[in-house]
Amino acid sequence: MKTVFSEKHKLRDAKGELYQGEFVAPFECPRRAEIIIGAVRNRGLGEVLEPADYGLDPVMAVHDAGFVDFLRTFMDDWEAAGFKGEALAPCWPSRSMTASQIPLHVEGRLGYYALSTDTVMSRGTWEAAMSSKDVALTATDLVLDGKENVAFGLCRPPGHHAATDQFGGYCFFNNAAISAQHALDKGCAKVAILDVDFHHGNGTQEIFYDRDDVLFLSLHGDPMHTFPHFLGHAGETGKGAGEGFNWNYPLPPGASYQMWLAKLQDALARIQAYDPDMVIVSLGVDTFEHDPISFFKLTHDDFVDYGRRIATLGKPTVYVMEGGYAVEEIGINTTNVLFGHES
Ligand code: SP5
Ligand code: ZN
Repeated sequence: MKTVFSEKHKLRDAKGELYQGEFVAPFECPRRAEIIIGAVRNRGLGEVLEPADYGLDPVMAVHDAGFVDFLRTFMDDWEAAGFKGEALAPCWPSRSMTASQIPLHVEGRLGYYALSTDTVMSRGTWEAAMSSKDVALTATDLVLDGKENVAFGLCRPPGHHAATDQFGGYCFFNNAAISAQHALDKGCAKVAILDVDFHHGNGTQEIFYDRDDVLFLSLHGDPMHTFPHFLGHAGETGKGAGEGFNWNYPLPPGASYQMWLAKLQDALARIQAYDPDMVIVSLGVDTFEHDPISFFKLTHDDFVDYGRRIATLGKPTVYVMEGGYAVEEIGINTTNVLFGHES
């Protein structure tokens, strides 16, 4: 299996993350991708390719133009205002307020476009996010052009929490959604996105919620107990034309692989029935038993097992990297899925 990877991921290197009342070193750090690419190379998964440059058109196909402009210009605006360091919103359009207008003030704009406080804005973030979507798109084209049946986009920063016009959960551009739309724009009629990251893919759900040309399925920690807290319940099944094309599988704290696998089997049966032209897997390995911010109990071998099961769909498949924070073991867990797929 070919891997697409860019060293530009390193440009996303925030100093801090607000975590349980303290500023800590971010869980979503450059070392994650270094460990994964190291495992890809050491274990001989296959060739590693640089991404092509797709520009902004495929981003604009799923994200709001004002949001994209905000991400591009924010650090300049922040520094022009005389502010220093990294940026976190001090105020949000939360439930008792309505964002009827986009503020002019730089901190107001930040609050408008942010969805969580775990993700600071920093210099280099824009460039890294641009390269991350190029990684996903290049992997998608390897499969779309019929050269490969499966490919791995080693994206960083991740994408599945990024919504039409909001960033957060360590995500800026929704790489999986951008890839799915790209596949549709290149002639696919139907795409399925299977999200196996520990967290609910709230951004991907939001982007495609009223559509029937993208089937979205997510297995995740129950939002009653974990981030993103406000989306990902089982009753969210889509709206309008999208009714019946969104499936959430929330699981409780401590969930075992056996419980997780029962949901995966349901999801795979739904994908099979949908008969998509392509499957995009939002691959987060924060389901691992020793992940520092998550609560599932998957072991190294479980990752091999579910990669094998995803492959039984027999569909052209693109894996795009999402989360996983047990950094020293992220390489083995990620490549286990990919080797499982090929076995
Ligand atoms: C891509 C991805 O995996 N993003 C995840 C973002 C999660 N950020 C919220 C962190 C809050 C964690 N609180 C954990 C409590 C564990 N004791
Ligand atoms: Zn996650």
